[in-house]
Amino acid sequence: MKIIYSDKHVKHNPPFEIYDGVYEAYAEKPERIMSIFNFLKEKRAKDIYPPDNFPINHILDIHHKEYVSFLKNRSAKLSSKEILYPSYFIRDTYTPVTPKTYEAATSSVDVALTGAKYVLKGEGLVYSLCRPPGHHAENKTMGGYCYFNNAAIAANYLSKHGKVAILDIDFHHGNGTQQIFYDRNDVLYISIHADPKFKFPYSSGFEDEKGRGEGLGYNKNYPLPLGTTDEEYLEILKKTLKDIKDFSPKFLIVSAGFDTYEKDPIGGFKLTIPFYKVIGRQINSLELPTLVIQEGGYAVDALGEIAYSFLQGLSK
Ligand code: OKP
Ligand code: ZN
Repeated sequence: MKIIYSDKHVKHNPPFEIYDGVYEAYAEKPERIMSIFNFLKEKRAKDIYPPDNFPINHILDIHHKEYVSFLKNRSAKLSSKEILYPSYFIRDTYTPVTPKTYEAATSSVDVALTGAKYVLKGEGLVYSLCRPPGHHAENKTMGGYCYFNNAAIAANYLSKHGKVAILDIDFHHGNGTQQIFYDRNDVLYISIHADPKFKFPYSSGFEDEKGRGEGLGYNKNYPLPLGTTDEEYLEILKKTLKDIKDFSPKFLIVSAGFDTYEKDPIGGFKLTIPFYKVIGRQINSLELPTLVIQEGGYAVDALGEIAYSFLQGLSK
């Protein structure tokens, strides 16, 4: 197993997000990934690798050209302390552009693509420590702390070599990944998340969103009530594994958010730390080459332990 990490994410560090007009501390902070990285450095230092630099065309395969240049040029134009809460190419007030946002977002994509590269080379399990996260980024929209859709870009890259299933276990629905693959039948998107009637992103993640055209049947949402426990979650997880088996993909990507944890400050499920090992073991039973992409998870002090528990279950 390999772990991919770059410290470039640190420079993307917005001071606040705006919720109902109120300025709050930014939950998607560098300490999240530092917590995981420091924990894994203790346990598995020899498995940690830096990312390669991939050409921009991988991002352009997924994101609209004008969207990518907007992010690049606006990041570059900002003075060192300036922050932009954009008025277009954006779905909410959680996703500001800072001087280093473009650099951090492209580096996060490199971390994901490097993981995909190792999977292609025959590595059975790779964990890409992406930050900023990606699953809310649509082809031309940033949102929910996400700028480029790391998992979608990696999935598209792998899809040139065989069918890809994406299992999204972040607490929030991955509206971006869903939108990007909604018309495709070579990439299956399955998500288990909080019912969007109550939680972000509100506008998608419902059960009746099943894909369109050729993609019909290749998008599956499992919205769950707030307060979902380990046991209840396991039952649904097993259903998603059956969906994945029926699809018989060549590769599996897991959009791994740890905001399903019982003490997550913005989540609302009740999953316990040892249960992430169970999730890992279940996913491992698929026996597929697996790329884990980091998404959310905001209980900073617990993230290292959660990630390690998950990896223990996933390790062959
Ligand atoms: C990103 B990912 C808290 C509101 C938070 C934004 C949620 C973004 C989640 N004041 N709303 O899926 O973990
Ligand atoms: Zn989330």
